[in-house]
Amino acid sequence: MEPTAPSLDRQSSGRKKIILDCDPGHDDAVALLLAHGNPDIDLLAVTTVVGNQTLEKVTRNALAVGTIAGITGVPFAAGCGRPLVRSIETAPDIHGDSGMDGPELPPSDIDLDPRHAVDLIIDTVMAHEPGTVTLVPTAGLTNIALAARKEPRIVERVKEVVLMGGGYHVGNWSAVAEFNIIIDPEAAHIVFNEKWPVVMVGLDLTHQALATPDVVQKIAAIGTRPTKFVTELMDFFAHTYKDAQGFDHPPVHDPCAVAYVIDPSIVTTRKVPVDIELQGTLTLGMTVADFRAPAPADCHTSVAVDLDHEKFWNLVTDALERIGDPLTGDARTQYTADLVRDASDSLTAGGVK
Ligand SMILES: [Ca+2]
Repeated sequence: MEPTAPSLDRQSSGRKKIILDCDPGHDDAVALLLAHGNPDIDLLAVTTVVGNQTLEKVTRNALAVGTIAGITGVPFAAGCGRPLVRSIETAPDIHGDSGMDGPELPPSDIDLDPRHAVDLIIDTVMAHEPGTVTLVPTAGLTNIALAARKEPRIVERVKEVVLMGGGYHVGNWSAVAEFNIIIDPEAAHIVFNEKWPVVMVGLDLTHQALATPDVVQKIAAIGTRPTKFVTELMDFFAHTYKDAQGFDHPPVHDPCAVAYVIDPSIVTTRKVPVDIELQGTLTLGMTVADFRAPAPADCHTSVAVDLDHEKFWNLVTDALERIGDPLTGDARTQYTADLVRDASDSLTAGGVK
């Protein structure tokens, strides 16, 4: 890395403490890399939940991303393997059979925390000063709902819940419902109705976070193992989003929630009441936002409206530059050898579209 390149400087005080609850997932992977690489984020824990794929697969994927990025000292814990009430619904059409198809996944030498994710979330929130920990769920809300039920004191203690999910004018898993909400609407109902501040970073916002060719080229040009991994993820994601949902470029949802925590000026929000539809025959899992003004004085929910596309992607590329080229250690040796052998071929022969 050049001497002038940004680095992973962990000295600064006042970093924003987050717990990332995820289901990697192509965009979850980018969210995790952004959280790890940004110097203003203090990543306290990574927890997983069934969603894009089974709990076993998304947990394996989270550990793989942690391995590639060289994450150490951050506990990873597996959580709920099924929604509160509903049957398991996964998204292989978008994320493939592994949940993170595209790149070769390395074996991981990160040991899972023995605690259930719900307990790790509770322990972490209770161990920090009130009002200092932000929950960033980028998956179904099963773990977060159960944590609020098991230890209600976390609701007052959490600074805010900044979640990727929902949408106030569009759905993606039904006409009006988004995947993370509809796969466990009862859990979403709990999370939106607890009185902690909730920022809904929904499809209205994340459909502005498109991985356009210039964005992917910029990431590829960094030329590290983690960026090769990201470009391979984006290549797969672009194809499935084109085939399954007709997008010219894939929306990279989950890092938008992390970006909002890093720099709220990147995302315009509006305070409106939001509730979750549990009864509708056509509208199950809809995030019903009430835009009648003025919002009630006790309104604790807001929705993300507009994204600064350039600032957002600059944050992501900056984080990737800071991560640099880790992936060291014995468990990573074979993967590293494969990557080095394949790197230039893949990048120049259509790995980046
Ligand atoms: Ca996700």
